[in-house]
Amino acid sequence: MDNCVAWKKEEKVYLDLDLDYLERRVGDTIGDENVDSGSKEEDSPADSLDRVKVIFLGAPGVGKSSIIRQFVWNEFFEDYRPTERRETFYPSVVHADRLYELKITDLPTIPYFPVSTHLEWTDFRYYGLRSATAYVLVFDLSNQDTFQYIRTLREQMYEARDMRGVPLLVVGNKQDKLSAVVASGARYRDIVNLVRKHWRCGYVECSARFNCRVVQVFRELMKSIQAAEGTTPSPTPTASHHHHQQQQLRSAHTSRDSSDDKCFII
Ligand SMILES: Nc1nc2c(ncn2[C@@H]2O[C@H](COP(=O)(O)OP(=O)(O)OP(=O)(O)O)[C@@H](O)[C@H]2O)c(=O)[nH]1
Ligand SMILES: [Mg+2]
Repeated sequence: MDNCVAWKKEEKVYLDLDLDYLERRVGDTIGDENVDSGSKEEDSPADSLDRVKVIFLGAPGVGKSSIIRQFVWNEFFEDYRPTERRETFYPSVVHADRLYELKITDLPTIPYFPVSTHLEWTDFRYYGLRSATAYVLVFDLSNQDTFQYIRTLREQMYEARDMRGVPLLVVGNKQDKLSAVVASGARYRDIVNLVRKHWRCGYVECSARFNCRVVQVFRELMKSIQAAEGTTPSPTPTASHHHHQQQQLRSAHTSRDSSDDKCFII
């Protein structure tokens, strides 16, 4: 376990993609007044594309929004502003020479994971909970009670949908607040053991506050998404799709302006 405070700020390469064909959702996720209205999910052309849908879940205050905002916008707020409505982020990521267009959904804490489409419709309409490509489950390393929330949620997810080929990544956030005493304790060891050995899923410790290993969170996420692509039937890229990707990749390497559609090479 490394100490995040001592770490130097992670380097992240971000360039801009030529995504003119997309409807820009400028400011969609910044400032409260611009937050996604939570209205009908399929309104945006950006959603109709083959986006990789990632949902962040976890107990209140563990730092879900902070991790996402640190990655997408390089910003961090000390004050706690609970997420009140669904917020969506649309970064593009190049990982292992492949371009992925993500749709990251940040939600107000959900009391449970809907076990049926009926419950999803009545209680969590347009959250896309049951149809996500991948989930990131966040807990707070300095408040290990928050792990129980994701433990229960994970059980509910496995009851609710076929999780084979659905990547799950566990993130222990606020690593800067993890004391040596806690880190050498049995409870901490049990959590890491459970996640790594029994759940057999990716596990990253990070600090959104210090932007420490936040990129690693997304790198691990992309790795598990890539691995899952090999196990689930996904549409084989057509020649024109491949050509389009190549063009986007080229453009990602050449274009640098201040547009909001960032492309992260991780
Ligand atoms: N020390 C420390 N504080 C953090 C870190 N990440 C987030 N915080 C703080 O924790 C509080 C909650 O962060 P949020 O990102 O709003 O948490 P959240 O999980 O989105 O919370 P909800 O939207 O209510 O579910 C804020 O005051 C953040 O400044 C971290 O890595 N270290
Ligand atoms: Mg939040």
